[in-house]
Amino acid sequence: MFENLTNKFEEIFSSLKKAPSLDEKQVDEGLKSIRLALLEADVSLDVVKEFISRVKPKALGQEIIRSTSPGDMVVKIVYDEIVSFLGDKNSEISLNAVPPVPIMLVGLQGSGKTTTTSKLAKFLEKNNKKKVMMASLDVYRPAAQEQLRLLGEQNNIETLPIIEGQLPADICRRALSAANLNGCEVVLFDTAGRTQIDFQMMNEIKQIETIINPAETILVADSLTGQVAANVAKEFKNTVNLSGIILTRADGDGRGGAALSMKYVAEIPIKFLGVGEKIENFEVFHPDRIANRILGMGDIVSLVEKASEDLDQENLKKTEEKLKKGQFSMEDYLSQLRQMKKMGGIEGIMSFLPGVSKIKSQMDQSGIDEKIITQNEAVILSMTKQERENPKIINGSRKKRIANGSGTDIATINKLLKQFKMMSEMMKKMSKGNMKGMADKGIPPELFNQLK
Ligand SMILES: Nc1nc2c(ncn2[C@@H]2O[C@H](COP(=O)(O)OP(=O)(O)OP(=O)(O)O)[C@@H](O)[C@H]2O)c(=O)[nH]1
Ligand SMILES: [Mg+2]
Repeated sequence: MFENLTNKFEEIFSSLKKAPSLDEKQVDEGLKSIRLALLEADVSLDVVKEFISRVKPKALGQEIIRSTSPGDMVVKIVYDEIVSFLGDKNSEISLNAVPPVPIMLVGLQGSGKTTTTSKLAKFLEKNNKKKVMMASLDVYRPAAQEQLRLLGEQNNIETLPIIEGQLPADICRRALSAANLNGCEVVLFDTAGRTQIDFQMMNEIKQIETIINPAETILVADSLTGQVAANVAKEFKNTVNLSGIILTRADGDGRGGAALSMKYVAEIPIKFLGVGEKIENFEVFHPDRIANRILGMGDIVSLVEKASEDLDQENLKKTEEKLKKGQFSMEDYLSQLRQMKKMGGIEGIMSFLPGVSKIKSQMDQSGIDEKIITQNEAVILSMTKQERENPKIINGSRKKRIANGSGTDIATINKLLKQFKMMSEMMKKMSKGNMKGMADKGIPPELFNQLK
């Protein structure tokens, strides 16, 4: 996510940081590069101008130029401004209304409204402990209502039963009373999209707004459309009482123009990011953490949160105990691989780490990818329990059997065993608090060669 911008900032900052002192000309050049990087990221021109005009006087301040680490201070100034352009603080969904609390999702066709409706429903059930009902008001696209019903069924979220031929206004009223009857505390309304903003659509959502009186009206916008997304938000805001944005497809957006332009252009806070097609690919939008990611400083807080959400805590404790005693087994390795897969694989985890571009390019060059995780899983599953506990007993004939069982070859088994050995050694070091330097220097070469 936003990796193009991250790469640019890392380049710019590394040359600024290298300089023992900075003069005005160097700061000016740095700012020019930042301006270019933002424009390439499809940040709106007005935003870029404002951004530079806020950073410039601060970065050119004499106390900065004369300080002992001027580069770091410029980074800090840029970081603060990025946070401020992203939105200062995270904005929660307001459920301050008499239940069932109506929330309406609007947006252009294909922006991800229906998918996002189910993501948000799941989120509110899990995090806010609310019982949610979803209702589709898309009576135009064939099977649109069925799409939402199916998402509900697959993910165990209640949906309003479909009545063919019913008009949006009537569906709204029926949904509110059904939610009331079923004890649902929140009703999410998924609306129909149009290819572009037109009178008919605006008229319809305005009518829906009047009927349901939503506590939140959320625009679902495609992050890939860059600054256009911010302009779309501005237009929607002219018609309805827009209260928040959910940016979808942030997973595929290397640039970040939509996120950086939104608050300034449309003055509406981004509340969540859609980061994939699956229901769990949904993140609360924390401006400070996103700024860290954009500037290549990593987002350890989110990674830890994600880990504690996805990981089986009990299991984790056990592994930790074992690690301390140096008893890391193949079984533990397997459960780590699975957890890694759950968290979006190597790529998913990497996007949160500082210095990612360095490790990531190492990975890209060597072709380490998700396939390896799956292959290793198959190999470990072909081992007996004893072999997993104590891989040292795996001799030639056992290797052959495991290779056959997993559809691989002896070389693959040897590689995994070697990898495992390196891993358990590294784990031991890490558990003694020896991780220092890994982020800056990348993966140690001896381990990296084993991973290849
Ligand atoms: N990669 C990625 N794909 C997404 C994301 N959100 C939605 N999609 C995909 O985008 C496509 C369109 O999503 P929908 O939810 O049907 O979009 P919609 O706005 O309801 O579309 P209409 O009802 O036709 O206007 C689907 O294939 C989704 O899986 C996201 O955050 N990341
Ligand atoms: Mg839809």
